[in-house]
Amino acid sequence: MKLIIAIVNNDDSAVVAAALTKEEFTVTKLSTTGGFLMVGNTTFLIGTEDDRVGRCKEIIRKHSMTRTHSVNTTESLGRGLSEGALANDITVGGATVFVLSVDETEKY
Ligand code: 2BA
Repeated sequence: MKLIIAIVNNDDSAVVAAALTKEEFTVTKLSTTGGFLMVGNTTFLIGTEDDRVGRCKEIIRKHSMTRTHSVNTTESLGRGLSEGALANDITVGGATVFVLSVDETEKY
């Protein structure tokens, strides 16, 4: 058993959730905020059998778009970074995915 944690852009989250549930993955959606941009994103928790991890990642990859986000220098200074530490445009996502081994799962 694995727990997949996938951080996805809010704009893609509905499509990702629909595609996962259509293929009978069980999904929990959390409203989260990226610590760097302080912009809302969506974190999915997906518990699944080991042999379905690959398919789950394929679905997430297929529906998660890469985007460019503009950050001005003043904004970066507010986060404690030195001037020039950031380019004005940064690339965000597709998705950031972690796969964790699960020792045990129970439902009551
Ligand atoms: P944020 O933390 O808001 O980061 C948004 C984007 O800003 C990142 O895109 C990356 O391009 C850039 N970025 C993040 N931290 C940076 C830093 N210290 N210096 C320069 N640029 C930085 P992604 O890598 O696609 O990440 C999108 C979102 O996924 C992140 O939002 C965060 O919520 C999550 N995430 C990504 N990697 C993570 C990790 N290793 N652990 C936990 N959450 C992660």
